[in-house]
Amino acid sequence: MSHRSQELFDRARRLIPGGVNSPVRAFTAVGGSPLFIARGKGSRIWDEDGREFLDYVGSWGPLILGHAAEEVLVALQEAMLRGTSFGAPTELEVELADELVRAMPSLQKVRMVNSGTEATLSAIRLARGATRRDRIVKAEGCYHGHVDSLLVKAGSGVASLAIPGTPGIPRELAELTLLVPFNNVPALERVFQENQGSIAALILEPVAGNMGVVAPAPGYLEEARRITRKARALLILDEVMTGFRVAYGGAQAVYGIDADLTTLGKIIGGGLPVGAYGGRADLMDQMAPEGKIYQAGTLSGNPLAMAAGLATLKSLKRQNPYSRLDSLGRRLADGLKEAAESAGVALRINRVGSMLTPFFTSEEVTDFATASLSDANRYSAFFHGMLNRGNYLPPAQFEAHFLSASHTEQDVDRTVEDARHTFREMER
Ligand code: HOZ
Repeated sequence: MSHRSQELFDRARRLIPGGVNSPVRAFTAVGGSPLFIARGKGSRIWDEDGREFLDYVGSWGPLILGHAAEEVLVALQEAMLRGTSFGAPTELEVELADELVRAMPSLQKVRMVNSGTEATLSAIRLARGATRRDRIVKAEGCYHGHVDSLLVKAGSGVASLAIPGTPGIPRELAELTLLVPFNNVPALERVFQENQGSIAALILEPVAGNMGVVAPAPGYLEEARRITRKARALLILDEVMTGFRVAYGGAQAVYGIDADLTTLGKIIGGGLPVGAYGGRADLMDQMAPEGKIYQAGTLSGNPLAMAAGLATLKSLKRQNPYSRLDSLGRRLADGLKEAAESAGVALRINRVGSMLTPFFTSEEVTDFATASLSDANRYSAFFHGMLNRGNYLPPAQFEAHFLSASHTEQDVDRTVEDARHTFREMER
């Protein structure tokens, strides 16, 4: 059926490890072979065999405007004609920095990098350098990119492929990462109590998206802020996924929390490779060349990436799609819930705005342990049933489904109908 995708995958596997440049897209967690995508427009993508799909991956979050958004393409074209990279300061990077700082009150200064991984890596280095402490606290099932210190009990592909600890990370380094269950305040109190004076930072996805979507319990982020402040440790909010997604000002705006440092990526690059980290000026000024903590990058602040990011943020400001995205998200979640119930399928849906995850369990999902109760085989059956009906969902349980401003109520209703058939098929 996917003749050309299969051919390309066979060729890719001879040249690229696993045939992919990022593990989750290989479909390993759900079985089968990945689709090779030829093009996208709005809420839809087409594979190399010409089949059309409603897309709920959105390049894993960046494409909040949908595929090939006109304003992004125009901005890219204009920037491209002026040159693709200078390795020198440009006006565009100042403009994007200005926009980020205006959007998030806790961001006084910000630096551009090339990916979310680079952003969290740099934020961790800054936290360690500024506090002169080495330990980092992270939550089980949260994923902050493939940074050595942060791949311990991580979500996303590490969880989906059941790789508990990655070879290649020195044990001595992994031991500096302390784990707590997400949404558990007593565990947080305990870890800070037991490691007084040695924790540099707590890093959290304010809304977890990489164990599937898990919202923070009421008061959890406030407590995290209080506990870190008391311990003179930094609070790093990883808003790579939630920044400009759950609200223009990110989860910090939704939950009213000020981070010391924030990491960004995905949407701020408008579909091009971008990350950023920022926060209190007294911390950011410790980065070279102002301070002594080193971090650099040939393509950091790349003009094409800055142009795509700026165009995306401008469009988001102009359209303000957030309440519509929330209604679309609710429509999809309610529809899936009702369709599952009527087919007798046990399903929990976690949703924050336009990001959601269906979990095949009857238990409430509040952390990685409860997310792991979801029946992975049922997710795979659901994934393939939906794919066969023209819906491209994340090919792994521990990921978020994303809606874009290009999705319509008709798109969502069609997906719900497809889910209704898929659930019935699964119960047969
Ligand atoms: N790990 C990212 C998703 N949470 C990216 C996956 C990919 O691009 O394959």
